[in-house]
Amino acid sequence: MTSTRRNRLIVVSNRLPFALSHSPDGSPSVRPGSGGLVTALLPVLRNRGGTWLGWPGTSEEIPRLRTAVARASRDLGCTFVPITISRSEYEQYYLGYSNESIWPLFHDLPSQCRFDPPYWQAYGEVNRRFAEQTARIASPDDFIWVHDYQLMMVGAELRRLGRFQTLAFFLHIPFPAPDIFMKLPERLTLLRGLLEFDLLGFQTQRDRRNFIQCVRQLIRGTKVRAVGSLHRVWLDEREVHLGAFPISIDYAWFSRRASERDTRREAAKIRQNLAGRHIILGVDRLDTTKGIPHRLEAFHRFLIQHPEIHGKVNLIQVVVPSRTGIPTYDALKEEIERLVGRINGEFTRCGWVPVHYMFRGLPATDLLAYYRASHAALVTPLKDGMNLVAKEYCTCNEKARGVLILSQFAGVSAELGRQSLVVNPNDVQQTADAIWQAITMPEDERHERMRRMRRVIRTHDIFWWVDSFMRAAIDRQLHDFPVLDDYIPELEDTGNDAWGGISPDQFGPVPEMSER
Ligand code: GDG
Repeated sequence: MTSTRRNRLIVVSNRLPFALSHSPDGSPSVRPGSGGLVTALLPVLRNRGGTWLGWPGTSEEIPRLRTAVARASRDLGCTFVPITISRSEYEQYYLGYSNESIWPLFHDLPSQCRFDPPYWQAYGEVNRRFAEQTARIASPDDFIWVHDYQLMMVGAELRRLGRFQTLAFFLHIPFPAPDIFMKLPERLTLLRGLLEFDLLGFQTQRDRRNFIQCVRQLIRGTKVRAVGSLHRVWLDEREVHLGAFPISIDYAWFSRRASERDTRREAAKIRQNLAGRHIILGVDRLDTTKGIPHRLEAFHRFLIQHPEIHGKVNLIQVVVPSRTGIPTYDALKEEIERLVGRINGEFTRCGWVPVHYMFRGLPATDLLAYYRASHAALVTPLKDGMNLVAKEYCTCNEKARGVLILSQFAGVSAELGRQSLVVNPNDVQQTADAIWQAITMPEDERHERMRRMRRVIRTHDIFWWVDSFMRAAIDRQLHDFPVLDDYIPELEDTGNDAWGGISPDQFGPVPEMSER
């Protein structure tokens, strides 16, 4: 093993941090798919021998796929390894097991689950392929960090292949309580699979507690003890560490971008167009877990109960398209649009339309301008691993006068719950009351609450998150991965095909689209 290959970080996630597709001339083109995770991990990977394995975002055979990925590797200074997924695997492993079985179950929506044996089989096969590709490139000193619910069996598959190095896993979505988890036909295999990792990271203490309870109920003879900030589980001579690591955002980037001239100009335009109104913002991916209909019901009730506020308040609801073509999601979209139509039909009058509804993803500047311009944000999912929109809203609220209305079932409420207005999203009246409380809250109180929330996010940003996870996993931090002066990413093909290329600057902390 050469010295340049020692102690690398190997990230394994369902998606590579960019998507490949055909440009009109047939050559592969790259769209950077960003997000805080990429922003935080790229510095650890870049020029330090790091490697990222994942699906490039298309199941089509792209001519010269490997060349395009090799170029992205060279431009970004780390090795990307594409893992191909066939159309039918995409349907069974991704749309099926990951998104029709695990996603709704882990979000406490068991009635929306479909458990289908071929789904589980495809999930196992794709996880095995991810593990085989990882084993092919990993050396024994490398630290392997697997992400999220699509890849929970990768640790078990790596052990089966004889890999005994440190393996860590982070779950971005919630982990359900035992009575929900027990509904999963493959519960024991999955739980045992997860326990093959050395460190399991969860978003909150609640998720970790749920996991421990499931282990206690399903696997007899397990010993669990809290040691410092981690819990240790002993089973079959193995010791597994469990921790809560609330994910965060690049605070410095968001606060800087929110105060740049173009964002301020856009925010001023929004305020001007809605002069004299309270602006309340909702930003969500189209998903049944986000509680958008409940929120619209609450806004409807609020308008009924407060006629004095008519003409002086607007709800701006952005819904980012996701999983289009899936019947549950199409039905959700119809329900949202029916509710928006009902509210606007009932209350609109000359010069005032209460709900401004957008069904599309916004460019980053517009999103930040809405964060900056809004007097309150409604972040009311029925269940959410963390919810980064809440953290982004507070960070962009430079003047610290906004109010955050937050679901008690969002992971972020563990950190920001004390300073926000916490609601049970199923309690329509409570949410309606919180809207009233937000718009009537004295300025001093709003300022104090927001200042405190911003401080929490500033001191616990995405870099803090990566550091604390890596300290727990391998007792190392971000800057412990030295830059390798002579590092050259492993290029599989350096042909001269023309393509757009990609630069590190294209990776902003705001995801272009948040497909899950
Ligand atoms: C999973 C877990 C956990 C949204 N609208 C636009 C846009 N966005 C960006 C936001 C934010 C991201 O999408 C959404 O992040 P969330 O955290 O809310 O949600 P998920 O995608 O479901 O993520 C979640 C997360 O993993 C991280 O661990 O917090 O609980 O479900 O960053 O900025 N970006 C742009 N335009 C939009 O209109 N550009």
